[in-house]
Amino acid sequence: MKLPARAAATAVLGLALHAPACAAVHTIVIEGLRFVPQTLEVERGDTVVWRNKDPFPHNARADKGGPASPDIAAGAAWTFRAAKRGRHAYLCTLHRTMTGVLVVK
Ligand SMILES: [Cu+2]
Repeated sequence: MKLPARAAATAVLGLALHAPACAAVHTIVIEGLRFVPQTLEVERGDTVVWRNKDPFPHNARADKGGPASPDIAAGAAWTFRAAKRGRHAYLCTLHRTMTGVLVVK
């Protein structure tokens, strides 16, 4: 079956417009030895970016299914796609008092 060109174009446009609304991007700022916000709730499939504004490295590591970043250099960022539902407690293994929670709905 061949769709009329206009219908096909509308379908493609519909997908393009739908995608950003379905998968949001959230940012967690790392600053002053803290994750801000400390708890973040996202939908499954969303993207979470940890942005390190401190002048030294940090990481964000959880158990299986949660974030497992490498060390994030000063001024750098790390992106994670939230694929597994649950409450993922994480910490910075370089500064173990730095903790956060990523809730994936
Ligand atoms: Cu740290």
